[in-house]
Amino acid sequence: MRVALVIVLVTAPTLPGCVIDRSPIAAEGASDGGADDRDTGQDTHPDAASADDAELLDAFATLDAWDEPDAHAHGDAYVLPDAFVPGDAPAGCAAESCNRRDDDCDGLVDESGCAVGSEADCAAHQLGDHVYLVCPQLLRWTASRDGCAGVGYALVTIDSAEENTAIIDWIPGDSWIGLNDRNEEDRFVWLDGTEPTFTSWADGEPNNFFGEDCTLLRTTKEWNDSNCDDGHTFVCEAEILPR
Ligand SMILES: [Ca+2]
Ligand SMILES: [Ca+2]
Ligand SMILES: [Ca+2]
Ligand SMILES: [Ca+2]
Repeated sequence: MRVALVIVLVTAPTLPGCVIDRSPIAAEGASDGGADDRDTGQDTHPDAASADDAELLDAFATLDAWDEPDAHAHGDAYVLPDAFVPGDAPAGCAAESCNRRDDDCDGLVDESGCAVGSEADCAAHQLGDHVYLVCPQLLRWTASRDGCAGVGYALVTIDSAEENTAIIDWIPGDSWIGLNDRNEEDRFVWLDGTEPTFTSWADGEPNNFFGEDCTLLRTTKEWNDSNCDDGHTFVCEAEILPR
């Protein structure tokens, strides 16, 4: 059959009155020097030597365009599907979100920020197995407490001089911590009701000046009971959760 086809293709132009078939397979033959499939005679390596090859190349280019993922070309965040994770990154990594977990597997928890209010402007820091949010909004103590709780954290509890010193390096100014004597005057407790095992009161504090019941961590490392209705930056804390 192949022999017969070749004969037809070679002799057809010389036959009087014969209409040449210019469909892709018949026209390719061996005329353009491209490699032909031995069984079908179809050109398997089209080049630009003929108009038909050019059409095929256009078709392949279109297929390539469809096959190529283009998310990076547009600068969009590209979330890898679970089935494809490059390099040594553990499977299942995702975009970082505010959830006390290291979603994107880079060793940092909630580093994309947490929103207390409308923007993710509370900056995350880590100490041991805890993560802290330093929030720049100036809020009343109760609003600070509720803001932390709203993102799964709690207004910070400070248990040691090391923790106190670490937080000082992060805060932009005097900031609310969880300690308060709102329920019983001069009995200061953390949010979980426990009394402090470590304190860093400034000289003369707490003094309950005009009824102060909430505690500020000063940038000098010292604590001061202050008016709960004043607006201050604040610090949230939470245990890091496993991925
Ligand atoms: Ca992370
Ligand atoms: Ca996270
Ligand atoms: Ca008080
Ligand atoms: Ca005071």
